[in-house]
Amino acid sequence: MKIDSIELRQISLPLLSPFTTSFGTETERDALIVTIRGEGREGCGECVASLGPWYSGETLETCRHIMADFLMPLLLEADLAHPSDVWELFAPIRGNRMAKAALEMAAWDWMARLRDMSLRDLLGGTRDRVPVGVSVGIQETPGRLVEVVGQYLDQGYGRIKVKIAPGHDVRDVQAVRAAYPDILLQADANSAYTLAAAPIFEAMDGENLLLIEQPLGPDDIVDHAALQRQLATAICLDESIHSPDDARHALDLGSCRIINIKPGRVGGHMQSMAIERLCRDRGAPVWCGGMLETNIGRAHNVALASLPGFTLPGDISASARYFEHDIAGPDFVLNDDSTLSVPPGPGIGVNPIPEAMEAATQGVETYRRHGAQC
Ligand code: NPQ
Ligand code: MG
Repeated sequence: MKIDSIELRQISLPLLSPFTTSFGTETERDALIVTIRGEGREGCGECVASLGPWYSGETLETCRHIMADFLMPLLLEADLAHPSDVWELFAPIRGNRMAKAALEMAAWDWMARLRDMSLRDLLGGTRDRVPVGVSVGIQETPGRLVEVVGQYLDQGYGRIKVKIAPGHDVRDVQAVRAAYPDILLQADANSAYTLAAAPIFEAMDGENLLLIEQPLGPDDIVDHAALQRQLATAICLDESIHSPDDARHALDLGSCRIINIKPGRVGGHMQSMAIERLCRDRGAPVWCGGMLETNIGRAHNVALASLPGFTLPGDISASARYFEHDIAGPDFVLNDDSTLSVPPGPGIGVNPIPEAMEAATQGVETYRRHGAQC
């Protein structure tokens, strides 16, 4: 199967409410939407990098560069039999997993549509609904945090994740736990601490958290192992896990007991499935993270989260959590059992809304295969 063209579209969408993490406050989401066209069909992916290198070293501009100058020439030359070939095709290029993921995932959507299948079925997903929660940004005060959490619980979310950072940690977690003694609750530090902060995590150890996510450095698995030995609560790694090897090393070292898989971070669906398989074989739960994606990235996450190893609720909230006018539809709506339904396809099961896409567009570039018509 041959690709005729690949479109890169930079978009910007205002968030319904600002989102504060240990690395800053986001008021809008900038992203690159990738569209692959060929054989009479098109498929979409979404690059989860942001304008600055805060969550990861990759940015939208490094991703655009790596895609346009290194990855697309390989993809536009290839005659693909199956989307599982794309990861191997990209092997000569090191790192840059967010750039690779955006293209690889667009290829999965495109090839699922060519076969008139849902992405879920092509990936081998086993569920029709995936359990989800909501990730709540840092608020001004613990009291305000309890209010915001209460609003999400009223909407039907069965699992809450609170963002933490120095000055917004033990008191915040204690306040939420005191107000809601029985909810599934977890905390995400986005690498805001060092091992010297171990007493802070020991102070949270009695709050019955599902997990503590990425407390220490983004590329650290040694100090995380030391911290995990001091805690009863499971550590979950996000930023530190780029690959199946990273996952194996972290589980071998005891750096974590749970892994957050974001296909956009680890290089796409093939790498995500390899991590899911490894963790399933070892009895380590995984869950699907989120990067404030549009409905395109969200649909990819939902399809992936239908695989059997994804036993914990994902950071994949309903569309209404994020934007007023998404660039693709239909919207994802929360079911009353705190799940999202996996679209029946074809492909990811959501499609661009041309007017909304146009309104959000900051710039478009199209790259064509030599010899392709038009
Ligand atoms: C996490 N996501 O699990 C991330 C952090 C995050 C939903 O908590 C722009 C760029 C926006 C990077 C939003 C959630 C982002 C971002 C959130 C990263 O760590
Ligand atoms: Mg995280």
